[in-house]
Amino acid sequence: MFQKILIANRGEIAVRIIRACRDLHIQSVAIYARADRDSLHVKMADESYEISDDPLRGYLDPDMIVEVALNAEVDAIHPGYGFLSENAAFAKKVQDAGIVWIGPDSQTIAKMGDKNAARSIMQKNGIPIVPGTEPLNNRSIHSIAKEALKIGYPIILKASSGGGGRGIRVVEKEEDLEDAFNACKREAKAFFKNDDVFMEKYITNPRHIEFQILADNYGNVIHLLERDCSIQRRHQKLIEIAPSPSISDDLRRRMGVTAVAAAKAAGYTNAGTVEFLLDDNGVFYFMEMNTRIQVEHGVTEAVTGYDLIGRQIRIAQGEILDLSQHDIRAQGYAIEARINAEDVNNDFIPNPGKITTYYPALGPFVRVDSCIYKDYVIPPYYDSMIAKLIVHASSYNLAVNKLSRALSEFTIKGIKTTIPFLINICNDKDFRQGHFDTSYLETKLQELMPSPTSKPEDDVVAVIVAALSARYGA
Ligand code: MV4
Repeated sequence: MFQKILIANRGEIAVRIIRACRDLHIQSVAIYARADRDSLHVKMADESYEISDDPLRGYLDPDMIVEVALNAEVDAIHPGYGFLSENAAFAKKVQDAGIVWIGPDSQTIAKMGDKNAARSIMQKNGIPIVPGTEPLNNRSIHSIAKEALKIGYPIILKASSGGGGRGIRVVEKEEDLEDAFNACKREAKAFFKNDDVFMEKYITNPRHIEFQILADNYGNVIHLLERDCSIQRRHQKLIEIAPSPSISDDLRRRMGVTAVAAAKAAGYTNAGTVEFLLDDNGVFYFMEMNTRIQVEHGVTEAVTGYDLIGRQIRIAQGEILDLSQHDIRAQGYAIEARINAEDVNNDFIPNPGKITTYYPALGPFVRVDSCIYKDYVIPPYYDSMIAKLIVHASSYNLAVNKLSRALSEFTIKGIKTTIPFLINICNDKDFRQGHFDTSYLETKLQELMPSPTSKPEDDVVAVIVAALSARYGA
């Protein structure tokens, strides 16, 4: 049994993992960059160690993190999401130091991180993949154009080591192919230091449906149903729903069976997610597998009743999964809204600063995972997500009502947030009827835009406070 776990992360997910540790009577160790010395995860953990005065290096330096873990004598490391969570070299370094990695083994992380390798593994195991090619780097533009013609336009070019929407290009017609291919290769090289690029048929306006997987170290693999993550902007999800309000029970069952087969084909252990593209004819394709816990895991926890972070720890500890597929049923619907410190009216640019008032939403079946508090100063160096609001109700319609109510009572002053924009989504007829795909936000952006700054006095105060605290280090 683990006695102590180091959390190689920050923000709300670090807080979430500390709580799971405490529930299991395990000691928690936080690490932090100096910019985060006032963070909740630092205050809440049983022990906290400053790693670096550099805001990012503190969470991205494998050697320093492993050194702290060894000195603190932890049994395991939980990487959360983002940062080093899908870094196979870090996972290996942790294991080589004799520390348990709370996640799948490093080879599985590496295989699934290579989008082309993942495609081949899935294809060999009978998992449906989008029609496409192997990496095209050594091919002439003439033969690449022939492949595109065979698949049929539009096509999409993808970097093998891509992620987060980087290294992809949609090509509508042959005359744009060469430029797009070269641009895609250049971006892949710059971001991922690997310029392998392959081609797929482009599925227009798909829905993004992902299945939560749990797998123990003894070959037991189950799914915990799906999340509909179609409501996103520029590859940033804003709202996630479990289960999907727009798929039939038969489709759900077939996708679930496929997700478990995909996880087995990958040799998967611990918690993971199989992502599918679902087209408007109800045909689904494997897109990729995420080898980490995800931001949106809470909606799955709400509808299934299982603590996913707790399960990750217990699986890593060597426990046998005491759940079978028959135990998994969704009770109603859960919706998560991501509350970001952003100026929606100004192209969603980050809007860090001091929180002057904070009243999170409360009430039955309302959960808030957050790392902010009154007088906290949000540092400018990190992701702009400051809270996740998760509501749960017996029907999709009632869950939307509850989300709308909870967003309206959620009060954050001093900074601009995405709350007014999220309220507008709740009031949209298509959202309420479950009529949305990945093009939803882009199509409706103007319609959903709140009127700019209703309360300018908050902003003036925030600017003065931010200036004073920057000057005097308050
Ligand atoms: C696709 C696709 C359509 N067809 N692949 C976007 C990020 C990367 N993970 C893969 N992505 C897509 N791949 C084919 N063959 C559409 C997307 C896509 C998308 C996928 C899920 C959620 C939102 C999206 C937004 C734009 C494009």
